[in-house]
Amino acid sequence: MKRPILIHPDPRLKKVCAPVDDLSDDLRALASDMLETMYDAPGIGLAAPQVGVLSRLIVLDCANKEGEAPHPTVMFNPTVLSTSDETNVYEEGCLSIPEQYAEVTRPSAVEVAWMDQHGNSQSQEFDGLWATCVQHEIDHLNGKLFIDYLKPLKRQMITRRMQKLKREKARA
Ligand code: K1U
Ligand code: ZN
Repeated sequence: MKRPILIHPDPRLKKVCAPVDDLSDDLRALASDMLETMYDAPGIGLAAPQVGVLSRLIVLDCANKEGEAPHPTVMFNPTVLSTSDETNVYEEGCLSIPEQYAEVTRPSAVEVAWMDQHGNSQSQEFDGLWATCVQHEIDHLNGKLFIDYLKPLKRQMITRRMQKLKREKARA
């Protein structure tokens, strides 16, 4: 089932999310709904607070090269174990901040540990778009948006655009 995506500004997008203790059927269903919502958007990642659930759950699939098989990935309680000194600049977007893009500098590689949808512990090093995306999604779990990396004036400009978009949507 597709779920509506919250649009910035929304207080739920600024909250630190709670760890997941036990994997329930409800949480597995939420992960499945989030993947459906992400693919439909379309996007390459989605965090639970973006659908209004303040739990530490993200989904991602950055296998977007032509001919590459899909690689849906579900992470409960993702934790960054280490980051590279080398950084990378990527023009990021966000499904909660539609049609706004800006360059963000992040470590170019990260090692992440998480629990998968079967309850198994996993860890892996990510680079390229996967590294950018997993850091963007973990930021969501800590109430941080990519615009928080921008200069205040640019951030305000984007926030005002989103307020206008929300007013227009409410009137329609
Ligand atoms: O968290 C989100 O809002 C999803 C976001 C993830 C992301 C994008 C770019 C850099 C870091 C993280 C998106 O998926 S925005 C949409 C997008 O980037 C995209 C959509 C279709 C094809 C390819 C990319
Ligand atoms: Zn986002």
